[in-house]
Amino acid sequence: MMNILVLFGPPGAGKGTQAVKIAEKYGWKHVSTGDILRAEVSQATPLGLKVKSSMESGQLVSDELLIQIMESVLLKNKEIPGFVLDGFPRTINQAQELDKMLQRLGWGISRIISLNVNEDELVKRLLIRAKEQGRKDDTEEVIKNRLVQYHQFTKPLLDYYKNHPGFRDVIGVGDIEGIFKLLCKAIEAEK
Ligand code: B4P
Repeated sequence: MMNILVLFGPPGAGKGTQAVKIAEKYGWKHVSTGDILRAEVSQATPLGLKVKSSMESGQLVSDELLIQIMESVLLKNKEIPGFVLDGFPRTINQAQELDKMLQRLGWGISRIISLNVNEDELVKRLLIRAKEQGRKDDTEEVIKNRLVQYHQFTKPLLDYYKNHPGFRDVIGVGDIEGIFKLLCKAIEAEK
């Protein structure tokens, strides 16, 4: 059976941080749409040039592009035992298209884990990352915009997924190892 884990949460919740650890422990492929898009921007590919300004201003990139990217990643990695989806889906439309893609492949979502972190902590983390990594979308103004986008387009996905048998909530505040243990417990729990 193919394992498909959707790691869900606001910007800065630690999806990327935890997705790397989960992928390593279970031998699954980590798919971060943010990392994929940032690589395209830094290599100035035609796709990168298209998405640069949306990303730098904290807007979501178009559903159409993201759906194409995700489909191609899934199709190229059919032999892998599982995927950790980090940052996708981020809109209801993306979630509906993901369901269709998985259905075509004979797969389905096995777990959806929502990482819960309060807004003050999110802003604090992203401002620290701004100092450490200088990401263009980690300025105070852009962070505010990313949170607005999250509330408007991504948070409604909680209603879309909350009745799924694989849905779990995990608290994302605390030390990274402690949160990782809670996530593994949620992944391994009976449905
Ligand atoms: P992402 O790269 O997905 O950015 P993110 O939401 O900020 O990251 P994440 O939640 O993974 O936080 P992280 O672990 O790094 O997206 C960037 C942009 O790409 C979007 O704004 C959008 O433009 C575009 N995009 C991506 N996917 C898209 C889609 N599907 N549709 C449309 N557009 C899309 O953690 C943040 C920081 O906190 C790190 O510095 C980390 O070290 C720290 N941290 C983590 N856990 C911690 C803990 N427990 N305690 C303290 N600090 C912690």
